[in-house]
Amino acid sequence: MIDLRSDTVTKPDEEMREVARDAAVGDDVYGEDPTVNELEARAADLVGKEAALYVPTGTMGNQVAARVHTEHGQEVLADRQSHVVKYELGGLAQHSGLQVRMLDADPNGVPTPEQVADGYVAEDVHRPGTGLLCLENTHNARGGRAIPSGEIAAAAEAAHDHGVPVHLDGARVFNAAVALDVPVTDITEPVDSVMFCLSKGLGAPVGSMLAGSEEFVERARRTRKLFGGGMRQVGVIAGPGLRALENVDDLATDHENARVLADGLDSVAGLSVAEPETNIVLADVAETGLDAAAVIDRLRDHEVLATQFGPTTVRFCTHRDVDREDVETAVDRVATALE
Ligand code: TLP
Repeated sequence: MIDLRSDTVTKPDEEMREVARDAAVGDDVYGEDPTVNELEARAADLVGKEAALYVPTGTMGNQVAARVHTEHGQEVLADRQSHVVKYELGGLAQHSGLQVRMLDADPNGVPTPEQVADGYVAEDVHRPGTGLLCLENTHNARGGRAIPSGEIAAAAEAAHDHGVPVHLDGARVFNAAVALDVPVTDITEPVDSVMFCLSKGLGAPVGSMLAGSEEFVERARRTRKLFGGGMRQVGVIAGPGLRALENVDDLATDHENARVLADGLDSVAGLSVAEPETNIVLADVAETGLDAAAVIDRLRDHEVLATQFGPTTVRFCTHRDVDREDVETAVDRVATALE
């Protein structure tokens, strides 16, 4: 089976398993896990923030950030296609009493400064006020778009002009930095907080980081506890997370493999595939006469796994557990499956 559903499916390699076994541990709720402390310091440093917090999932990182930045009942500005809007179970409303004002941030998924300014609402007797702008880079549902740092900065500046903080869902922000060939701090500098995942292309079995100011992270630590995410001897998973941070440069290989995959898929009759910017490939399957679910079923029968990302959109994602040969084999199998 060639599993292209997500870059979350990677399995920890031997080295990570050894790191897990040997990691120094302590009770992290008391701040006593040395491996977690090292990971948090290293993560903060990498993205140029004062502090960072280890969280079990990217979703928790985003949700904790939203809760810390806002007051109950406020509005959040976010792209209609963003992960916080589409794939987090309406958590902004459920956890923090927030209402989302969705923006059509075409085509990249980052709103223009004008969209931010138009979307902003000042608090008054009728209106709740805007409490947060949430951005995403790379942008998953828009095909792994790597958003240039200038666009992030412009949107953030428009929010800051109104006193609105900015959170970046940077689940795959290192993919963006590698694709754009810029230091990741160019992308993270303009935002107040950033979440990034260790458990996606970087290959850790679990974990994400939430970074920001000392004060933000102190509040986030309490909110993580409130959400049930206060963990104990988690050096055993933080160790592989630290090891995963050494894998950033390998993401370029995933991006190359995604281009090969996209090229191959685009030549399959009935598929229309745009050139990917990172490791995510979206295929429009409408011309096959099948919907995405039917295509995915056929692919599974031919030992290729992919994910539905719309009625006629199928997502394929490259990662460190598939190589060039796997990708070429996958293209052949897709062609056979759709004959
Ligand atoms: N994305 C998953 C699915 O939820 C769609 C995937 O397979 O891509 N932000 C972004 C941009 C994400 O893509 C994801 C996961 C998250 C946040 C949440 O991370 P986790 O799964 O760790 O909660």
